[in-house]
Amino acid sequence: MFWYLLLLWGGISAVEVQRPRGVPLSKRPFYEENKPFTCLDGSRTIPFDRINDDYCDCQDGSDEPGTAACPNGNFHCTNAGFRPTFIPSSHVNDGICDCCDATDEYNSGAECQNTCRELWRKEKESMQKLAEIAKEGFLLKQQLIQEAKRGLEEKQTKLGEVQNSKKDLETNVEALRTAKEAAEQPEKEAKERHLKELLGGVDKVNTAAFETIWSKIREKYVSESNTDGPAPVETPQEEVREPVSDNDSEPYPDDDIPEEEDEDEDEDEDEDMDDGDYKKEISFDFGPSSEFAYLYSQCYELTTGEYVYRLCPFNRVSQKPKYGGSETNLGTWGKWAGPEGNVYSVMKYEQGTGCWQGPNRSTTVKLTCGKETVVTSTSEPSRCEYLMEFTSPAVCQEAPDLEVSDIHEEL
Ligand SMILES: [Ca+2]
Ligand SMILES: [Ca+2]
Repeated sequence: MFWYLLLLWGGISAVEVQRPRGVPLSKRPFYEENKPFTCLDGSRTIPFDRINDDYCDCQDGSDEPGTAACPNGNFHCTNAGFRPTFIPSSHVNDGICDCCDATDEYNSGAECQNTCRELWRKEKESMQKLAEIAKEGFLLKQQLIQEAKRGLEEKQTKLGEVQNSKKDLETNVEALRTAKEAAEQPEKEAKERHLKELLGGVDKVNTAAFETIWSKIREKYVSESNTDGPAPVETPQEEVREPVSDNDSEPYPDDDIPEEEDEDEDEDEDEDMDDGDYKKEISFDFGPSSEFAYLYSQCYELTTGEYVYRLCPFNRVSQKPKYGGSETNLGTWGKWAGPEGNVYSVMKYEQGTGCWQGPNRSTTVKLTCGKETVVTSTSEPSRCEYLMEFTSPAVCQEAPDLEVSDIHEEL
């Protein structure tokens, strides 16, 4: 904005200096009164009175800056009170008011008002509005930065906690498994011993014989394990305790180990996020002060006549027909892609759904300063390449301390 103010300043400070009509101040030295004039391209020299005589003498049109005689001439509007500008000299006296100071219609009868002051007032207003937005946006940005700082610290801490508790859980599971195995060892041996006793050393039995023996084994085993005090199966550690078995269906309650392991893993996954999620979030480039962190895991939509566009920053962009139909991926998060010195003004989303016989869809998101976080427009400037405009306080820069009103007061 700064250069723009300078321009305005330059234009406003220009004081009317005597010079042929349509000549900008910068070129005045070439038009010395009552001295022969050399066309600015050096092609020929003509008497001074052939300047603005409504006949084109110079190929570059420089002898007719104030008339429409040369097809390639330029007329300079001084536009005192506003911004000086050039118009094609064919617009001179064409009946249409082009310069805000009305100087282009000096001989056409067109009634042009000098609107330069009014234009300046309007421009000043809109510049002040922009400056206010920038100011408020910049304040919001400071809050975003604070929040991001706290958020990221929290996530770092949580990541540490999750990693630690995961380690603890693994250690616990390992310890429990060892304890369980140790506790089961005598039981296992006892079972084998009983089995041998009951089978009486018989290695091979037929099915009928086995079933008879089996019912005995079961009765005996169950009654022993229920009454025998020292039976090690019943250790008081609850993680190791067998789930209460109804004795009629399960001959050997020995299928439990994998189930218990599953339970341990479930507990681990029940955490809100696992360490992978935290690591992923922390690894993103959320800007120099993490001011863009608040956009993470959010989505912003814009509905146009036909489509609903959806921008999920640092994730993906998509397009869905408004009246039903499947969603098209317009690109997944790629990188910051602004120009040097302003890298965080453009986001690039790449590798979306492929176009028929064309490239993969991609989206460029242009960010501008705004108090609100909104997708303001979408377009497809070239095939399968989408452009999205997005406002956010995170882009707002501290406004330069140039008071627009001060400049104006000095006029
Ligand atoms: Ca001439
Ligand atoms: Ca005109």
